[in-house]
Amino acid sequence: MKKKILVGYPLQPARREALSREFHVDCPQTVENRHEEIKEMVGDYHALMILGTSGQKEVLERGKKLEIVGNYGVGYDNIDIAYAKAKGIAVTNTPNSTHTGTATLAMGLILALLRKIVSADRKLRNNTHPRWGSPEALGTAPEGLTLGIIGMGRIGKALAKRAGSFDMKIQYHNRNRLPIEEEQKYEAQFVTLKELVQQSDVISVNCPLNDSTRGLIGSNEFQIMKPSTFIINTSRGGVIDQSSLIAALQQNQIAGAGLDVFWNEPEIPDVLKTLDNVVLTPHNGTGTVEDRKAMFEECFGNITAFLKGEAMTSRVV
Ligand code: 8YV
Repeated sequence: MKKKILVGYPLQPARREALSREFHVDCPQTVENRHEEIKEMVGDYHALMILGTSGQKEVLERGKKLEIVGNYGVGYDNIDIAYAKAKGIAVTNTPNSTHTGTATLAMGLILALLRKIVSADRKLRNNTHPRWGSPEALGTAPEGLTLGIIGMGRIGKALAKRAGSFDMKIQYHNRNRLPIEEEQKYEAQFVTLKELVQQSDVISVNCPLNDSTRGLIGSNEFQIMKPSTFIINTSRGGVIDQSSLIAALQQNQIAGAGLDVFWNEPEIPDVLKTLDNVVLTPHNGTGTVEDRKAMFEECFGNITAFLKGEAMTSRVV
């Protein structure tokens, strides 16, 4: 008897075919209603592969036969880890295939803001761009600016590497300080969160969302940032307090924001769309053909290994 896998998103035919050689594979019928469908279906499956949703207790408790949840992504704030652990359900994620793409997008947002790439494009399209050389058309050179990275895991390190090639100075804050050899490798200096927030010209949020990082950046932090600071978030919307960020942008407490993640995705507050110093992307850190393929392979590699009793590359619990 083949084990049964429920995949939380429509699968490309080739991938479905590959999986079907070893497992019985099903997907929800719709993308919009997939969470409800998964909840209805999960009782019959040994493995669940999910993206960004459907790992809550209300789903897991219906998974009477569930042995493993494979998260198609590195961040697993969508999964009730404590409940999974208590029930003996394994959880895996994809840290090996998500860091380069997310770091590249963060670097892209930094450059887009510093060099006003997106706002110039918008102005050119509606013929409102100032003449060549006007002071307001000029951006800021990245060289010599201080980049403060909050969360120096794989994504933070990959960003440090990229920013280093633009001669940015790197400082970071992390739950645990890195070993000295790693700090030397990334030319990164450990600072307190307060120092990072006060001193950085660009702040990039790269930590996971959990109880200790929810609302980590709020009005107190925005108040001590320099008015020339840009903030980038490619992690999870909840790490930055939404109303404080909007207020800081509206009151020119900071220079701008590059946001790939939001508080209640896929919703994006309308006010953010009206601000010229904000660059928005649709939770697209891993939005390349190559990254999504690697994530698929990592996620299914883990599920397959688990169901066959083999070692997995990344197990959360
Ligand atoms: C995914 C991500 O696209 O890896 C993550 O944590 O945010 C993205 O790579 C997202 O998780 C979709 O499930």
